[in-house]
Amino acid sequence: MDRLSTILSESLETLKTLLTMHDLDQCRAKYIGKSGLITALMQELKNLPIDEKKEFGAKVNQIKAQFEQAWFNQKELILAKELENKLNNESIDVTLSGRNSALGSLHPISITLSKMLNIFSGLGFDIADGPEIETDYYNFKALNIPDHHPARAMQDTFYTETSNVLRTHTSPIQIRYAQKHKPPIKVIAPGRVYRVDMDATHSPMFHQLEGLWIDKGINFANLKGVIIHFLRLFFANDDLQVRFRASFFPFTEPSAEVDILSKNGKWLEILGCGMVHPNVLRNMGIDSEEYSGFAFGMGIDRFAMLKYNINDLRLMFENDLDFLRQFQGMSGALL
Ligand code: 2U9
Repeated sequence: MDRLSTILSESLETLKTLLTMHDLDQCRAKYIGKSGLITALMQELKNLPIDEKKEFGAKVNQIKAQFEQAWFNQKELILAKELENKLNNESIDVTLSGRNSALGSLHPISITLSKMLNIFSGLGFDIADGPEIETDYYNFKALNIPDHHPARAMQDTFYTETSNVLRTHTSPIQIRYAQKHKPPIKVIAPGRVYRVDMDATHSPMFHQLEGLWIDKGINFANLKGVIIHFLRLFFANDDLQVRFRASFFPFTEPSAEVDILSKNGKWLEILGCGMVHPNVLRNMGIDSEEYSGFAFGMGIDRFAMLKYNINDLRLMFENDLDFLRQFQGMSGALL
């Protein structure tokens, strides 16, 4: 019994001197671990005569409980001290300014599209959209593109397994629009288009904006007026020189390609246009004896490259942050 009291008072004295959780854990092992001093006392129980067993066993359990309570109290003390030290040594300077949160900005293609929409809205054009997966009818047949035309070939057009196509131009939007609206029709159709093509100036997905104006008496002079007005506003140059060159498209007759005179004196091809072909008017359910119209089409990406001096179309789709950051702040004044 004396040994029991000595072990207890010794262990309690030791506990009081401990300052770290590491030392505390070692002390626990020394007394009540598998081969600890108090644990060993329990094993002595079986060697005692029966009448001493009960009293000795109860006493051992009691010192074990006392040790555990003291160990727990010391643990609380150490944790409280550690927290206090941490609070005293660490500090937060609430007067420091916060981290900048990075602001996004519009992509150059979005900025370019907004400028275009602003100009055509100002001229009274409605804005329409439509599906990117189209039927052969809306993408080709309704637009007077014959069965054997090269645009229909697998090398030029993406086909789905069910013989639909990824639209190769936004013209189908306008065929669909004409099914829902009677003339006068005055609409622009922006959107993604797809062609099998890939180099510094071509991407398999690019963006087009097309326009269509159908009414009684619409003529080529109206077409020239709208196109020249648009180009001079878009490039912010009232004296921009514009030239119309005769061309051919299945959906317009007559057709023209349009060039602008660049600062270094070179003519640059920039868009295509023409008077809507009578077959296309008929496919839209419009009487070509009563109504006439013009249409035009342009690549939004190409306009963005010219406006912002971008020399490789692939930059548009790589999402390189150093490239994109150059357009920060440009979206405020869209015109
Ligand atoms: C309807 C009738 C006619 C749209 C037109 C062009 C001329 C044209 C190209 C410009 C560069 C496509 O992105 S590009 O490669 N487009 O030259 N597009 S006329 O004609 C239409 C559209 C709809 C109902």
